[in-house]
Amino acid sequence: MRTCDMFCRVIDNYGDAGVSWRLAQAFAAEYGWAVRLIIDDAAVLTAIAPAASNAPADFVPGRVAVVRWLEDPDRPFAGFKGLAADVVLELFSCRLPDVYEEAIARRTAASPCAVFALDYLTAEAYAEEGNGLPSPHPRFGYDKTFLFPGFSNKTCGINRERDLAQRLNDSRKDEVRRRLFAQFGADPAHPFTLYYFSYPEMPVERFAQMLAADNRPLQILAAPGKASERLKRALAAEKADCVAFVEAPMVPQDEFDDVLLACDAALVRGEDSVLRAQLAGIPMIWTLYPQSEDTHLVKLAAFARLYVQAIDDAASRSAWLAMEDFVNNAGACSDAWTRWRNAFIGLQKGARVWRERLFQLPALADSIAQLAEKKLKS
Ligand code: TRH
Repeated sequence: MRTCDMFCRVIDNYGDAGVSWRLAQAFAAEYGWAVRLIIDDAAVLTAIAPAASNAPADFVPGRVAVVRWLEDPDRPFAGFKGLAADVVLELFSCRLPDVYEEAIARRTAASPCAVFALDYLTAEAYAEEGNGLPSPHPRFGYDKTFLFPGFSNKTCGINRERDLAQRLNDSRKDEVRRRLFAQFGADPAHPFTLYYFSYPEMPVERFAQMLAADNRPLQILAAPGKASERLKRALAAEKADCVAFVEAPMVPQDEFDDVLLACDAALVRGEDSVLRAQLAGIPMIWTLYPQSEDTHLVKLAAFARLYVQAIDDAASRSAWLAMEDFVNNAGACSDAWTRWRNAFIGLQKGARVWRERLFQLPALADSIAQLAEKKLKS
């Protein structure tokens, strides 16, 4: 049985905790590892994973312990006994505590330890170039290996569980929709439901104008948050009669996939929710986490180059690109929504082709576990 320590600092929002929790669960459930997720803001984690509040506080085989990262240089977390786990993951450049690095150095003097630094998911070229590269620790000399999730076999792939294809099977759609929509007060018979989980930085008011200008019925299922509150207000101001606005609650992460499966399309954000919408096989609009110097637009362009290859008609491709330009770059296309919706059949076909491709990619937990075994046996 392997032990694994994963270190995570919550920079913003839910994504850091969400990606870490998902991966930790996969190590525990699929590999039987005893995992400790050492996290500085457990409240963010429990907002999307209520089960984390009943997690063990130390290693248990096949389970994820949740441990608060303390700002104490000698005692980075309760239960730290000066020993490094078999597998250590530094998530999203969070930087391991000094005393933990010393523990790795002591361990590696006697037996191997697999130390990884995991980055964000991206389609940019650096993911292929940097994946698997070692970096010797400047003081202790042990190797830390960089891991880049991404959209090719040269990266370590995507966060997806072994049973996911089964859970996201389209045959479950109707049953899931009936159950969840009844719970949320949404209409299960509505012809078109868009799940909405975005950032307030997107041009929300202009988006509301576009929705109001298109007279096809639309049901919005809105996740909690500032962007949804603004969209609700803006739609009311537009008197958008053909738009029904339903507020969805925050759901546990293991139910989030079903929410996406139940919807016809999704406008989602960040890293994890957008990937889950793709895995659910529904057309998606991606709002990226806004970054200084517009680096998120570079990230979008790299992804768009791949994603549009799955969409085979030119009108649908250009409708998707115009919508992405609008939501991420306040692009000027004032009929972006109407064009996107006109292209829906083509986008739907593309979403299914893309989903097939995603299921051919390596699963992140498998890539890391295999590499870890190699390192631990070397
Ligand atoms: O919350 P985010 O905006 O997180 C972001 C991104 O990860 C971004 O890449 C990162 O740089 C930044 O944080 C610091 O979006 P994301 O990635 O989609 O994460 C949301 C998580 O919340 C995801 O795991 C799904 C989960 N979730 C639920 O479990 N239930 C819900 O009801 C909702 C709305 C989300």
